[in-house]
Amino acid sequence: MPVARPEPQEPRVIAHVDMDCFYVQVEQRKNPELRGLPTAVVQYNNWKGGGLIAVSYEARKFGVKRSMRGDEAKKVCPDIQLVQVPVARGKADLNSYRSAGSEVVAILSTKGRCERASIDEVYLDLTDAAKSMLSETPPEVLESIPEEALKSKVLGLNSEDDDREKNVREWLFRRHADYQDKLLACGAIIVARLRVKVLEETKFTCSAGIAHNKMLAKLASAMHKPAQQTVVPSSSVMDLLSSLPVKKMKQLGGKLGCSLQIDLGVNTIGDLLNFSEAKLQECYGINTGTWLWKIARGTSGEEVEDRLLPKSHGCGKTFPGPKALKTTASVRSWLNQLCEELSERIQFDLDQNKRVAHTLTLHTNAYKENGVDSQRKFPSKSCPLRYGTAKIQDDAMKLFDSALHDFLSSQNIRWGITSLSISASKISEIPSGTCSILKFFRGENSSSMSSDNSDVLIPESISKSPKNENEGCMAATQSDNVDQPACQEKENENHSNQTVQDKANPAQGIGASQKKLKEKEPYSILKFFPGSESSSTRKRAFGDLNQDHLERNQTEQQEGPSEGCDDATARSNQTAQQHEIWNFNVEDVDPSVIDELPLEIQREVRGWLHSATKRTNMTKRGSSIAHYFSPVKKT
Ligand code: DCP
Repeated sequence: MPVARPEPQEPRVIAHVDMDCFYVQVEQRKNPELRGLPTAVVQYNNWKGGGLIAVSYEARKFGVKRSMRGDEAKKVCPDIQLVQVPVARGKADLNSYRSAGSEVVAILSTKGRCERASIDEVYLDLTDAAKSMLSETPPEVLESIPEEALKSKVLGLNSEDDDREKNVREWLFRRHADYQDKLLACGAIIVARLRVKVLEETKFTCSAGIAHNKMLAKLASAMHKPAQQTVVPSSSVMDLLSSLPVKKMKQLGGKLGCSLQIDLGVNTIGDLLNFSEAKLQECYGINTGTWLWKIARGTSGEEVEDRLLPKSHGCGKTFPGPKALKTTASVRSWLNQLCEELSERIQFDLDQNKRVAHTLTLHTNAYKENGVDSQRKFPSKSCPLRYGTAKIQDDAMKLFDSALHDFLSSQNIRWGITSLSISASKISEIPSGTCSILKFFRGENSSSMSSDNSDVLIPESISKSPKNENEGCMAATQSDNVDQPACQEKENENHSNQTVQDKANPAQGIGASQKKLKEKEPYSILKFFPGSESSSTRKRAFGDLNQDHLERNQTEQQEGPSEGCDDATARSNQTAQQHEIWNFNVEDVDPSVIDELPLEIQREVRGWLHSATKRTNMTKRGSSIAHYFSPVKKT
């Protein structure tokens, strides 16, 4: 359910940029002969010419729509060029579209906070850029205004007559406009420049909406397509919303929108004005009620998030009609392929962006034969994500088995799977420096470590908690052509799934590792060591280690027994000697390496180094940090 966010006090300038018929443009760039021709991109399956997923504006003039099959499109537009989506592992391969989207994001993100909302759309917070422009080079002093800015559609401005461009120019230059409109005018110019740059550098056209909040910017970007931009001054907001069908509003396309229509007779956003905030809260709860009350007035406090990368990764495959999967073996085979792709993508994300996904979720659509219990849904299941293709495949299959068990509820009956989708979510960044320092722990590079030692590499406690997980699931599912949004029921499912995994893999399973990862202790470098689970262990380990290096040096220097040396310390020394990875003086520790560590760990290491240096100076002996990089001793 949508939730109202507090309104910022200052006016903002927000843009929503949406690529035009995106997959078609990507294919036209690959094959420029297609430019200007009616073109559509089709799903690879051959049933009735495949399903259209993107349609060029030339083809739309003939009535070609995304919902059509290729054969149908040919009937209404015989010259249409149908391009197959690239295929890998028996399913659509969207990599070329994803990286084309990233090219665009790289350009758009140069002017302000940028949120990648899906494979081909972006929100920008241009408030600061617009303010700077207004104070330094307001529109009226600019030598030239970009053509694209003059072609803007400004809502509420007479756009019918021949003087449209002149009117827009006047609107952009108005000296007596209020501050909010002046900022919007600057925003319009900034966006026009960005769109020109996108076209020059990527050959893609895009459309944009420029307004004071995300909701209005999103509505506006779709109003004049392709390759145009629409500006929403505050004075035009109520007009825009009064006749807007509720279903057109983001977050009202589903059940909530239906309820508004059926239960309250609200068909347009304007109709919402007939209800008090209290009434809306009574019907939909405090948060959603307030959100509805606010959107009816065109206000929305939702922030543009600083996020250039997707919030989740997902890949799916549908098996319509006779293609439904009916055996566990066939499900396993497809799941293996989907997991292989997912594993590659999260590994790439880890290597390139130092981001870690924490949750693996399986969504499935299924039916029981003879229509038995047809209302019962195949439950979605999640579990903590372990890196490495084989582990992901194993876990996905366990999720499937468990969900199938719930779905069948002891009925001995045939079933069919009509779609499978696997996603990796709850993605967070590894604090900078963690990857590089981890190299030293095992003498391996970060990517190979991450595949094999995910439980050690990715403790949850060192990762930033992810923001608002649910958004962005759409991006992953939509772009992968999976019917069911990846975010559905995820929260509810998490607990039960964990139990499933615990049962399925009790000793070294996900549940066990998750327990270890869920420690709520402050960051500690010892978390990287197997066996360093409790604060008492940690304390003892540090005490011992400090003793260890002294003891060891003393032993090495043959200066008699040291104080505080016990059996455990001796064993640890032995282990350290057996695993001699590092061995050098405290003074040799490069401070820049420590600077790379998370702050909490920096403090801990500096504390240790400080006392080690002190003791070293006292004893005038070399020191070793080898103990830190050898397996923690077993007491
Ligand atoms: N897409 C898809 N399956 C869908 C919807 C979209 O695979 N059901 C893909 C193809 C689109 C891309 O996502 O090119 C972006 O989707 P949009 O909804 O933004 O539509 P387009 O960019 O194709 O056209 P428009 O110019 O109307 O935005």
